[in-house]
Amino acid sequence: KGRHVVITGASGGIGEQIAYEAARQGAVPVLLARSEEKLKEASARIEAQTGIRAPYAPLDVSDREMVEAVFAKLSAELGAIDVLVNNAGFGVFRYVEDIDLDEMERMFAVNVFGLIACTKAVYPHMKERRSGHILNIASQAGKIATPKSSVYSATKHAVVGFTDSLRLEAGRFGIFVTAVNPGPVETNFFSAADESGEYVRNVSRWMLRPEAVAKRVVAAMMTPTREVNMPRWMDLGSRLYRL
Ligand code: NJP
Repeated sequence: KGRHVVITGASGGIGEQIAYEAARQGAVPVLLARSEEKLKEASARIEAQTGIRAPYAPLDVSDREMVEAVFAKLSAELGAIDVLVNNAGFGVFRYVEDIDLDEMERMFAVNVFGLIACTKAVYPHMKERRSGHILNIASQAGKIATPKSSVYSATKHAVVGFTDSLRLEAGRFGIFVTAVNPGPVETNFFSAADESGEYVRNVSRWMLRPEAVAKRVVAAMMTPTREVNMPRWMDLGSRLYRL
């Protein structure tokens, strides 16, 4: 109760639902994402539904200077960041021969390097206080292979690797580290990820609701767990697309 839970990518989708669910449990969610307009709307929705004021600030996690500045300001204003949820991320699903290398770099810049930069921005403070919890939204794509998701999947395998290694280091300082691995979730994610709509058609019946993911994430904040796994399909492999 009253804990400061900072969430990246909280202007919509899974991140907004995590913020809402955290507020419902009495925490103070702090919303970060690029679009100030969407953040303002999400914050107003949370406040109207829960009565809890949800501060927000614009942040592009791939902008290192901005990450440092925003987290320094938040630490000064809030006193302590108790929980960080590294949720900002996106995917573009393509066959390898169609991968655009700039798009590939952008996916790593946001999903991996942005997540590491945000982690480094809170870690020294958590270490000093000898408490804290970092939850990284990875994916089932960080555990199994599906076609057309090679780069996205590589970013999420990187997140899982970083998270597992960080957990071993952070335990010495009383900091919990959790990897969250959902299957496909019904959000705007697929408007960028799945141009053809084929993936969504194939997995629509296994799709999770972002509310369900958020509930599991917030439960993991209250009873720290190493991993939250929400697989919704057996390894469909190439059956996801007509290969
Ligand atoms: O996606 P979406 P999800 N800096 O598009 C923000 C993972 N995941 O909620 O910046 C800061 O609805 C963006 O806001 P804005 C997935 O990989 C998903 O599904 O204003 N923020 C928005 O708030 C990702 O890591 C599925 O445009 C940035 C949010 O991120 C996480 O879940 C399955 C940003 C994206 O909301 C949330 O995705 C799975 C940046 N550079 C894992 N770029 C799934 N949906 O199926 C974007 O296993 N954002």
